Amino acid sequence: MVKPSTSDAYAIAVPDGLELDRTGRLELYYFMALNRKLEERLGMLYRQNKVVGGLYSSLGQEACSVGTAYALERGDFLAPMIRNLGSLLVRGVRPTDVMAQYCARAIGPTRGKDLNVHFGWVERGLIAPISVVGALIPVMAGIALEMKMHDKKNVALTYIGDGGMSTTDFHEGLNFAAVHKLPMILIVENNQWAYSTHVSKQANVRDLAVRAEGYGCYGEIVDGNNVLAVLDATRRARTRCLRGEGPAMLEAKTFRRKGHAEHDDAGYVPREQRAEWEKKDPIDAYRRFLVERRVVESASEIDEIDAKIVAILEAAADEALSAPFPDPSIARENVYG
Ligand SMILES: Cc1ncc(C[n+]2csc(CCOP(=O)(O)OP(=O)(O)O)c2C)c(N)n1
Ligand SMILES: [Mg+2]
Repeated sequence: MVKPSTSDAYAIAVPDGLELDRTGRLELYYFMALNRKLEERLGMLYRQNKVVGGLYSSLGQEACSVGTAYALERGDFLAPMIRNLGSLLVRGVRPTDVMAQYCARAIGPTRGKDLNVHFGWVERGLIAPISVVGALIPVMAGIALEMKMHDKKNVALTYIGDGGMSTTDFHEGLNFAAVHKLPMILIVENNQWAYSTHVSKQANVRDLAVRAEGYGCYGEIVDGNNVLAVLDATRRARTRCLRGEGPAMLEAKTFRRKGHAEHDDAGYVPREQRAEWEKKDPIDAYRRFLVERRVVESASEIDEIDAKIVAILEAAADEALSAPFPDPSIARENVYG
């Protein structure tokens, strides 16, 4: 196979005025690579029947989770969706926590009672996802309302897919936030597929960001595969929110490179489309950026980060898998209703 020369390859643009020191630049790489390798490791556990339930991949969308979560500050709240594992890692969730949760072990955040990314962690500013797509938006609008009422200098951020935008909760939540000028950031992850439905069958507009205008809120399109652009756009959205300008909706253009979940081979996705987006891989592009802009002296420095991640993940898998399943006696603890 002929590898594309550096000049032909998809190159990420550096936003004007982006302030980010070397540590920050390397941390963005670390979290994206950790996100990807953790999902790869979970894929192996899935094939060994160690994962309980489904496995949802964010392959090719790591820049979106990492860039948005990295833009937040202490006191901000974030609610992930199923493909935002990277956001959890940025907020300090450990790979051991994630593996224990996916494998339903008693040391996981929900002590083996729930699965995958379905957990909240208030101390880390994390609100648990809700399976009903769109339902998190009114919840986060409520959190943003509390922030506004108490004059906090914080924002509430959540995500919605191209498919999830068709829900009534999307409308109600964003409209409420816009009318009350709430400090909410809504990241539309337009990965072009909602299960087997292409976005063109979901919306009769080319850019989903144009819908922001109909709600009277700020909208912007961002290259979802460029972690620097995602970080910059989210930081600017945050600043707008803190100035009292109301919610911001960012459409991150990206692509779902695997099926809806591990069981789905996505045979309905045209091959050329997948191949085209493989060339825009956010991690490969960012690696090239780090080398070409001399953030690192050589690619071997990045290889060292990768090796460190592999070691972290092996230790995490050992720890998670040596933990027991929950004792049935805890089934009714922390259950309300
Ligand atoms: C209200 C609602 N309808 C349907 C579903 C079933 N469902 C779960 S994820 C999904 C596709 C979501 O697509 P999208 O919003 O584009 O997010 P993506 O999976 O691409 O990240 C569907 C139909 C659901 N969970 N909630
Ligand atoms: Mg989608």
